[in-house]
Amino acid sequence: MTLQVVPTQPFSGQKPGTSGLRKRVAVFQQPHYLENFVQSIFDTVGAPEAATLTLGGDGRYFNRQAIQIILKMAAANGFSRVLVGLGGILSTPAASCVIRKYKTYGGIILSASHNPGGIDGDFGIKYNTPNGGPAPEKITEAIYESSKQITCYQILDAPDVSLDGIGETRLGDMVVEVISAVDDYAELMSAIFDFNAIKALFASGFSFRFDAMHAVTGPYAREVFINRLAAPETSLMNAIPLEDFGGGHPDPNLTYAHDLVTVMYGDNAPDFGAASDGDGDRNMILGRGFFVTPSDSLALLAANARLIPAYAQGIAGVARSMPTSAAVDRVAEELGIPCFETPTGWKFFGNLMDAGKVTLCGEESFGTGSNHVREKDGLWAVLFWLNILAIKRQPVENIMKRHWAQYGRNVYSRHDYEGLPTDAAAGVINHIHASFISLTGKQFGRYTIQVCDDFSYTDSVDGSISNNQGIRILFVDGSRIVFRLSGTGTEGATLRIYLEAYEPNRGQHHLDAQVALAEMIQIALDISELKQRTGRDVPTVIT
Ligand code: G16
Repeated sequence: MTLQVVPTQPFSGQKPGTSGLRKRVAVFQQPHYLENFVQSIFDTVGAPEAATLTLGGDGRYFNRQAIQIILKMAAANGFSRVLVGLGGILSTPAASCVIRKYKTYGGIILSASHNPGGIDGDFGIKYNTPNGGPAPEKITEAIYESSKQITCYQILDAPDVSLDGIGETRLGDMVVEVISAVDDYAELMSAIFDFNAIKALFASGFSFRFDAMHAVTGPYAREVFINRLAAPETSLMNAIPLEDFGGGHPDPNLTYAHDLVTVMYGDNAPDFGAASDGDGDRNMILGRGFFVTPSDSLALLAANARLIPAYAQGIAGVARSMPTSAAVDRVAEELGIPCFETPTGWKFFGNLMDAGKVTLCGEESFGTGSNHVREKDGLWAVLFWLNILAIKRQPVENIMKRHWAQYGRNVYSRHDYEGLPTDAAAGVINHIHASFISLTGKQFGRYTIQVCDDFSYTDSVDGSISNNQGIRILFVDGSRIVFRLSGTGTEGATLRIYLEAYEPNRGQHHLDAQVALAEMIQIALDISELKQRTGRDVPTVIT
C-alpha cells in the first residue's frame, strides 16, 4: 500500500446547495471529481491527528465506489479510524446518531436525499460536524473555496475493503470498522419513546403501513417496527433498499409516494400511514384518507410533546424554517416557549439546539426532528405519532381537527414548478423583486398586501447573517405567499410557491386546502407572471 499524491485541477460546479453537493451520477464519475471535493473537505475541517470519521450513504448507485475512494483518502489524510455502516449504508439520522454516540470528528454522508437514484440519477455528498449536524454555511463556503484552488489530493493505493460483515479491517495505518448502525439507532429510539405503549397499540389490532420507498429506511423500519414493536409484517411496503429506488422518486409526498397514498385513500384503508425518503430524514404522515401537512405535524407534535417519555418535562423551544406555516408559533405561544424562524435548511437549527434553546424543529419540506440528533429524522417522527396514537386511541383526522379547534388552522399548501429553465425562473424572481414597491398596500379581493421583503436571518447564537432566503409577500390578515428557488434540485430550476392563510373560523376546517387557498393561488400567479414567463400552466407537485 503506497500513499499517492495525485495532481489535479479544480472543477467548476462544486458549489454545495441547501444540503451538500448534489449532481448527476455521471458528474461524480468524472475522474478526480469526487476526490477533489473530499480533499477539500479534509483540508477545510482540519481534523486533529488520529481522528475518527463516520462514513455511510443511502445506498444509491455509486455509494459503494464512493465509499472505497473516501476510505483510501481518509487513510492517506491521517484518520486513525472510520466507522462505516454495514454495506456502506447509513441513514442520515443514523449517521448523526453515530457521530454523536461515538464522538467522531464528524462524518461524510453520501446521499442526494429524495432525488432519484440509479446510473442516470443523482448522487450527493455532505460533511456533518462533530455535533452530528450538517456543516454550517461558513464551513460549506470554505470547502467550496478550497475546491476552487485544489492542486492535488492524497489517496492510498490499496485494495478495496469488504463492508459486508461487522468487524474491523486495516487500511494502511487506519482501521475501518463496519458497525451495525441499525442497532445504535433502534436503541436511541427506544430510549425516547414508550415502546410498550406502541406495542400494545399494535397488539390491539391497530393497522399501519410504512412505505420505505425502496430506500434506506427499510432495514431500520424492520428492526424498529417488526422486531422491536411486533407490528405485523404487512406493515412494511417497499422495504428492500435498491440502488435506483426501484425507479421511483423517493420523496414522501402525495405525488411520489403513490403506493402508500393509494392504500391510505382506498377501501379498508389502515389506521395510520407514513413514508420516508431516500436517506431517511423526511417523513409524510397520513391518516385514513387524510393528509397531515408537515407544518401541522410539527405543531401537533409540539402540542403533545409531554406525552412522550423523553419530552415529559416539557420542551425548551421550537424552531421552523421561514416557509413553514406558523401553526407551531401558536402552540409555542400557548406553551409560553420561544419559537425561532430560520432560513430553509436543517443546518440552521444546529446552533439553537446546541445552545439548548430549542428541543423540536421542523420544516414544510417533510422534515421534523428534535435534539436527540442534529438531523431531521423520518422514523423518529413516525414513532412520535405512534406514541401519541397509542395514548389517545383516536383516528389521525380527529386528533388533527381537535388541534385546529383549539389553535385555529393555518391552511397551507406548496406548489412546485420543477425543471424550469434557469433563466425563466430567475426572471420570475427578479420580476417580483422589482414589483415590491408597487405591490405594497395593493388589494386583491379580501386580501391586502402589507409588505414584501427578502428574508434575512441573524443567528442568535453566533451572529452570522444569511441573506436572500426567499421572498415573502405578507398580507394584513397574517396570510402569506413565499417564493423561493429550491437549493436541492439538479436539473434546471425548481420554483416553490408556499401559500398560507390563517383560518380561525372553526366551521371551515373541513375545507380542502386547495379550495380554501384558491384566491391566494391566483394572487401568486398574477404577481409572479409565472405563466407568461415560464409557459407552465400547472405545478409539477402540489402538497
Ligand atoms: C434539504 C435540507 C432541508 C431543506 C430542504 C429544502 O433537505 O436538509 O433542511 O428543507 O433541503 O429543499 P429545497 O431547497 O429543495 O426547498 P434534504 O432532505 O434534501 O436533505
